[in-house]
Amino acid sequence: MARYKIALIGGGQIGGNLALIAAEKELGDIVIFDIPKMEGIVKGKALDIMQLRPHDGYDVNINGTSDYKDIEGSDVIVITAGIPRKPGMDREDLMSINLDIMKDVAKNVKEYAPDSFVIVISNPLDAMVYTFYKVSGFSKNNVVGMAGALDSGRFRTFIAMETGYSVQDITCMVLGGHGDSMVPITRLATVGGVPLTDIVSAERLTEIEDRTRFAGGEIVKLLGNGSAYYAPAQCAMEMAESYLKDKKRVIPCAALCEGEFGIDGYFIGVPTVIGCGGVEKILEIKLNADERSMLNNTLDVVKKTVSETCL
Ligand code: A3D
Repeated sequence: MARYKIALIGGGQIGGNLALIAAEKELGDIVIFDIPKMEGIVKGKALDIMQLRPHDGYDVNINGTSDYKDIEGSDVIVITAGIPRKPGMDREDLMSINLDIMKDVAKNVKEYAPDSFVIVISNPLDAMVYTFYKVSGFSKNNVVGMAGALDSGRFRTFIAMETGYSVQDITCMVLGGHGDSMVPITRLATVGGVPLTDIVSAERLTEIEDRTRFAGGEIVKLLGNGSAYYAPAQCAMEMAESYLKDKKRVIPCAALCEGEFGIDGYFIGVPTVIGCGGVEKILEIKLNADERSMLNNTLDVVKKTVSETCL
């Protein structure tokens, strides 16, 4: 069987790490695409990762390009094209710049890789994934936004830091929009099956939920120039891997809801099953009154951001 082909649209901080992780997982041949003025940089990154192969032993090819023709026939596309947040900017501030970029990317992906599974990472995430979907005309199964995986991973990290228990045994999900209105479903979080609410005090849990909501901003502030890139890349590659290997992992992702959770016509973070059919299913859970009210609130935020795309 021929190798899969993975195209990364945007070869910046996340793009470079996506290439490295995809290569290390031996998911397929990799193309890193960026605008012409970045061509040297993506070619350099590609060559650098190629030269890591003898040490890690993975047999995939990595190329950098600024020619969309090179993404032709890709199985998976991961989009990070755009600008990241700078201190003082919220995700919505990025809207006007990244909207034009996403429209251009969507047209080209439609032309050169019409059957691909597309994972959007560019912010503001909920609006960018919606824009890609609308402009490309792709099926809803083939378009998904990476956010909930990262937000849930951040929540798990903070719980592990709090309890000292293995992060591997901590399960939880964070739903809703990718912004400060996200909804950690703490009630259902467990540590090795033991309810988290039996282990950590309600007061501390509230603080941890808040830290999770602002975790992206915490990193933006620390870095001083740009946003998180290691964990976002890993999360997107887990989603790509689940698609390519038909793993059917259940991952919180921004998927198009058509009635699920009472939401219609919006991409928002919900538990999704990712397999060879792309987003194969959204798993619904019964929310309590508080969670429902938080989900309604985050949906309002998503609707407002999406309305700014004027699509
Ligand atoms: P950065 O290192 O600036 O990389 C973005 C790349 O996009 C740059 O190399 C640009 O040259 C390139 N680019 C710009 N315009 C185009 C275009 N028209 N076509 C192709 N490439 C283009 O940013 P980054 O990698 O740190 O972040 C990328 C995006 O991800 C930003 O929008 C971030 O806000 C977003 N992000 C999202 C999350 C989520 O959890 C959703 C987390 C972290 C970052």
